[in-house]
Amino acid sequence: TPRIFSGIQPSGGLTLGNYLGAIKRFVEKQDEEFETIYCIVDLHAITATLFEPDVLRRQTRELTAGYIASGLDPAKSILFNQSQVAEHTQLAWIFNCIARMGWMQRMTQWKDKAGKNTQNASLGLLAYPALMAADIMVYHATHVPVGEDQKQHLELARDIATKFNHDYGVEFFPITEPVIEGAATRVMSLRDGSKKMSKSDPSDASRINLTDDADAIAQKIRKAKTDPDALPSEAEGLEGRPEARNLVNIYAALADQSVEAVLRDVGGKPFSEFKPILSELAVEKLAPISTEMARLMQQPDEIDAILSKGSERARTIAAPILKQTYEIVGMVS
Ligand code: AQP
Repeated sequence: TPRIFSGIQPSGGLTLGNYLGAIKRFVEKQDEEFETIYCIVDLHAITATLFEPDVLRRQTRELTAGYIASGLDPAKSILFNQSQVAEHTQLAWIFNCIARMGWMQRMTQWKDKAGKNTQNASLGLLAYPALMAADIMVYHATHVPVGEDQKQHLELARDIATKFNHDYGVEFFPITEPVIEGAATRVMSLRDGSKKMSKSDPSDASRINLTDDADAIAQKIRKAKTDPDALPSEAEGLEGRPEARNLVNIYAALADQSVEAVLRDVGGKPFSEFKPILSELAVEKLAPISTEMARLMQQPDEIDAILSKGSERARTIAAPILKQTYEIVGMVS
């Protein structure tokens, strides 16, 4: 069976971007013909900033609660945190020796996050995509659902796998397919249609958090930046209108409709009429998730038990693949 792997960093609270671009689609995939493995990539989370240990622990549990509250079933999917399965970092070391410095330095996320003073960025931030390649390859995953922003990292993962196979003359690691689909592969900031919605944006008004209550969601949508024109009735009319496009994409993704179908209904309406309709849909879809997350967060021991059970299951797949990798490379065991 085809095998899916994907992960999210516990680097802050979940946003609507993470939900629509990632989690919602992870949940859909678990009911298709895939074996599904979903990870809380805590080792990735410390590459850009270190957290207070209690904060990182809370964020990890909250992300786990977010996955489950969104419909991820730990009985159907393997759900675990990266640091409990040491094979990820063991394979990442091999990949650090396969990947070239030039490849890493070309990554736009590295350039964005390291900023001008690269001398001061962590070595982990530069190596991030090699660990991500290991996350995928240690399961021989064939498909990786992600948002648009991760496309470049996935291409690098393919390059690393290809170079490994070539250098050792084997056909060992699969050439993984990115799965980037749906209306909301890139949800933009509510304050600036040219920036992606991000958990680390300093402005809370730029994003909808999965923990926001109905009032906060409605207020953020009411204040979202727009242009003065009414909505078009066809998708071409969204050209050059990034904020309008973003709100329509969000509506389409939440409603499981195409952008064309949404515009057939709301085309011609001014934002003053569309925003309340969007708020109502967002609250209807997101409020049950935030309520369930809050309930699950009352039971941290259960969350931890789910993660350790998931980690054991993950290890049964990862350990033999790492062992074979070591044999290919020539490590004596
Ligand atoms: N705005 C977005 N629209 C669509 N998909 C998104 N994803 C993130 N933001 C959007 C997808 O969510 C998954 C997990 O992302 P991540 O937590 O590993 O890191 P990120 O992409 O760096 O997300 P953030 O929210 O922007 O975190 P920070 O601020 O810490 O960098 C991925 O599949 C991603 O594509």
